[in-house]
Parts: sequence; C-alpha cells; structure tokens
Amino acid sequence: MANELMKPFAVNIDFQRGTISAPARVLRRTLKDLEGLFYDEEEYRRILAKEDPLLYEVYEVPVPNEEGHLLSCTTIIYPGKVGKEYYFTKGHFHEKEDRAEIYTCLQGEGYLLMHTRSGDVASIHMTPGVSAYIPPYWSHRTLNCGSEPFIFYGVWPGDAGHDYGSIKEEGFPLRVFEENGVPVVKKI
Ligand code: S6P
Ligand code: ZN
Repeated sequence: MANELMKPFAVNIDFQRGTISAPARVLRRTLKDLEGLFYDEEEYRRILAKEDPLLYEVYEVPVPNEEGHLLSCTTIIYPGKVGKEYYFTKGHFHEKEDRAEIYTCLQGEGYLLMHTRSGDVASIHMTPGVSAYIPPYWSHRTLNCGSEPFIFYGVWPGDAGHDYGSIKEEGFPLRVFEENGVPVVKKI
C-alpha cells in the first residue's frame, strides 16, 4: 500500500522570472488564441494581420489532475494592449464550479477580475504580496496593467477543470482600459 503513495517533492519557483523548474508543461497563448475576446475587434484584426504576439505563459507544477491533489502554476502575462484594453488571460469558470482558487502576485502589476452567473462582479488590484481568494462559483480573468511582466502563482483543487465556453460566448462583464495613462475598470 505504502509504495502506491505519491512521494513528496519540491520545485523551484523563480519569483523574478515566473518560471518553475521541471514543469509538467508550459502553456503559451498568443493573440490568435484569444479570438473574439477583446473589446476592439477591429484593432485585434489589424494587429493579427501583422504579428501574433505572445500574451502569456503558464508553468504548471507536475501533479495529477485528480480529486485530493492541489494543482499550482505560475502565470506570466506580458505588458501590452489591444487598442486601450490591456492583455489578459482567456478567463474561465471551473468545470466543477464549486472549486475555489488562490492567486498570489509575485511581480508586476495587474488586476484579477471575477464574476458569478447571477451577475455579481469583483476586481482586485494585484501587486507583489497580494494574495487573492477566488471563492467557489466565481469566474476569473487576469490582466497586466503595468509596463513589466505581471506574474502570479495560483493554487487550486486537482479535479476543478476549466470551462472557457461561457465566457467566450457571453463575454466577461468587467473590462480594464487605459484612460489618460491609468487603468480604469469598467462594467460592460
Ligand atoms: C487555473 C488557473 C490558472 C489559469 C491561467 C491562465 O484554474 O486559474 O492557472 O489557467 O492563469 O488563464 P486561462 O483563463 O487562460 O486558463
Ligand atoms: Zn482557475
């Protein structure tokens, strides 16, 4: 029985760069992966006709996606905008919607945007040391509103899964635009 148990292990997280040693996988999303998500569609197509910039990378700690385990990863969002809207992650609900998550900012500056299916919205300004709790049933999207990479470390239950579909179809009710040089959170 004892030899069937997973052995404890550790990884190294580079707090400056956001990389994790020996990750299970590194996920990279470029502009084309976020089709239909930015507010300014015309500007999105104009940029994409010229280039397909890297928006963010995710380094995952190698752990099974199963009940009982805790998954964790770093996300590095690069600085940039589509029109006036800052680069962001796709955003999702968990497939098992009652699964929570914790995001802790390591570097840079950003926002964590959240909403529920019943129409509540929330946003948290993320700077190094801010550790945000995303309760069960809240969607989550992050964005970089600074000039350096925005890096955070997330921890969530192994069986949570991802549901990207409803945000793709219905849009995210909070958006952050640069206005007069500062980020402004707007309910759309
Ligand atoms: C997973 C967790 C993060 C995100 C990552 C990228 O539950 O919330 O690891 O997956 O920040 O965001 P997204 O919305 O593209 O998966
Ligand atoms: Zn999540």
